[in-house]
Amino acid sequence: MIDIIRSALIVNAGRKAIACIFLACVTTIHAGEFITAEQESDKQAYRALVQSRINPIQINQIHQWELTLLDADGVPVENAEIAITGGMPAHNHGLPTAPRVTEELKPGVYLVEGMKFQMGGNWVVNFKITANDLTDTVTFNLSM
Ligand SMILES: [Cu+2]
Repeated sequence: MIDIIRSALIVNAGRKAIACIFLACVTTIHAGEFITAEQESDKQAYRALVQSRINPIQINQIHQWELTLLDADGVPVENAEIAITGGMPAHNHGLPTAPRVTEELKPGVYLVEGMKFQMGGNWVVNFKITANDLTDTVTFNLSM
């Protein structure tokens, strides 16, 4: 699926590839090159930017991400409730850890602790975001 998405329309080749099909945009992160990735939420309520605190991401290493949340007007989203899920769809398993947001570092910037990927392949990471009674989900695709 990742390859199909990537071959559709690559807007920004290089460190990240943003592909758009049927108006749904998917960002594929290549772990060895992962610095930051940006993605719009399903209902376009939020724009999320993730940054790994280690680069490149290593298999089996617990590490942290920073998640920056903006609303549709580009204003930082403060005091959001954020639930993190993910896994490998092709292998029918979830994340090996239960990553969670532990701190809002500054307005709209959240610290995610407990990220870990225990094998190479295609992963998804979902952030379910609730702020101001508005819930929306952002999905990142990782290839490692
Ligand atoms: Cu797997």
